[in-house]
Amino acid sequence: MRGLYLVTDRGLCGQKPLEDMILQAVRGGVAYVQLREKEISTRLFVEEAQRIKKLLAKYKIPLIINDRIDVALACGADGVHIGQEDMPYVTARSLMGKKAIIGLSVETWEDVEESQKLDVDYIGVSPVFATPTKTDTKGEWGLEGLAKIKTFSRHPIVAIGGINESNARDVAAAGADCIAVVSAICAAADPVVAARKLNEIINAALNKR
Ligand code: TZP
Ligand code: MG
Repeated sequence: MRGLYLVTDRGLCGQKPLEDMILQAVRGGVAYVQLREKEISTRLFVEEAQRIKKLLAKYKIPLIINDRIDVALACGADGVHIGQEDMPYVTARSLMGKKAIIGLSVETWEDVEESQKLDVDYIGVSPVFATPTKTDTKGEWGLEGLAKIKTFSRHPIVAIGGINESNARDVAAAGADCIAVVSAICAAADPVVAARKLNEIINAALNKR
């Protein structure tokens, strides 16, 4: 896992259809797309995921589904992202298979320690900074927390929460291998430009490490 990771939020896209926003983010250089749907029906989620899987396949961009192993299997997604209250990693792995990308959110130090025993493909350090996009969190890791996890963990690190153009460089310098954003791309007037800028910042910082 390396580079820029888009996590979708249809509510932040304004008038723009979700698929247009995703396509623009892809043009701007995102390396991974996670579909995150908390409100829509399973039926609509599956139909959307199938369409987006097709779209991303053209660009060879992996599609990761938030929380829902059933939706991931139904659309042939490349992976799933699970939280501490979702399906346990071992069960998710047995359903998704060896090749799937499986990411796990870590919200506490106990979560980080526990994740060392699991062959997850990345840990999602959540949240690095407080964010209005997700408020049911257990506090912020901050750059210090992120750096501590980087020195301890054997897993690639995806940082998420409150990351934008103003702090992406510091987040990558502190140890994130990959940076996940919601509002910085979904709510941008021009997602192509927003993704391109973030990508440049992250890659420059990663190349210096
Ligand atoms: N998980 C932890 S923070 C977060 C998620 C899904 C939301 C991040 O949103 P933003 O807009 O990039 O701060
Ligand atoms: Mg979850």
